Amino acid sequence: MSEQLASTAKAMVAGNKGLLAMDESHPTCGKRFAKLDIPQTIEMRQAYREMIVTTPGLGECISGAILFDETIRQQTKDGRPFAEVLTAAGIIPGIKVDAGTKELAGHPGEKITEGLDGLREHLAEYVQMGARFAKWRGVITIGDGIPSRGCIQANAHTLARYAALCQEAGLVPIVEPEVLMDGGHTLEQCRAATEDVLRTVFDQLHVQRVLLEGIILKPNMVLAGLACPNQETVDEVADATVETLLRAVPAAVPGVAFLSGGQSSELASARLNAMNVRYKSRAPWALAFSFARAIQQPALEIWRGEEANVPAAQQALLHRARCNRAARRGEYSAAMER
Ligand code: 5MM
Repeated sequence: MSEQLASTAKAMVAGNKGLLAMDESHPTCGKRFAKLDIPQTIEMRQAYREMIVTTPGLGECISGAILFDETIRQQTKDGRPFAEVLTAAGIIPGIKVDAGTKELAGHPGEKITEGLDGLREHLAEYVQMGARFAKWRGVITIGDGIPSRGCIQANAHTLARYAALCQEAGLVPIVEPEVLMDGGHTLEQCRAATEDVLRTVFDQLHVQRVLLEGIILKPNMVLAGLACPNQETVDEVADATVETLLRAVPAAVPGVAFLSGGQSSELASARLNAMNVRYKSRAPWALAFSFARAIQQPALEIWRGEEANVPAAQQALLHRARCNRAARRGEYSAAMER
């Protein structure tokens, strides 16, 4: 089992490819559709996800796709389950298994992720459907007096319990502790919070006997908040992010696949590229991507729910996937966007 987990985890970050997060829950997908006046129906979600999974050539750049519960049960119009379509394209199917966030009791303004109840049984079902990895996101907010120790510890413990259950089922857990970009905090505040969170997460993964060779870490980049007037350069963000990881992430972890968290597509690619230019030869783990918005958004804006727009939307999706594969090689440049 350990060898199988380690080999799947390696495959998830092999070949300078990365992960495509397409696991938006109904509320998140609804928000993205609503902005473009796309009806929030099961039919539209099916059509959108079919556009993504049938993009020709996507497997050149994407190693795995994170699906949502509804999506892993869906098929193309000609009756092929999405998980099968992905596998045929050389893309490993994965599944988001958390049940979303709730207010953490006693901790105003902070969240805890739910979904551990019945998880062992859910995981067994997803394995039957073809999933080979899973994903769970813990959310940490920076603000006045937060994140609190209680919030960091509760989320780290929950992530570790989830990860242990995944490995028991033969699934590689993507461990995603996200320090949010929302707010006016500085890069230094994000650096301190991210280091604290990662140290606590790896302590809990150890306590819960999680095999580090069989996980993928999905962290935030270390950035100033979106409302902070002082935004560091691409290279400064790359340095702060990798320095933080070097302090807190054991070398046994095969890959770090960043979330984009609300950055523009171009900035997410440029920052990932700078990390690889500056650290690829000496970082112990692959510096990869697991973007949702930073890969999907341009395609969604072209698609807008219209069948006729599918080929152009697929081109836009493939373009972002190619940019991010180039960023993994340290070969991305603004010229690729023209
Ligand atoms: C942080 O969100 C994850 C990465 O997406 P971005 O690259 O856009 O930041 C993403 O996988 C997220 O977890 C899913 O979109 C699902 O979110 P919800 O909140 O709907 O579970």
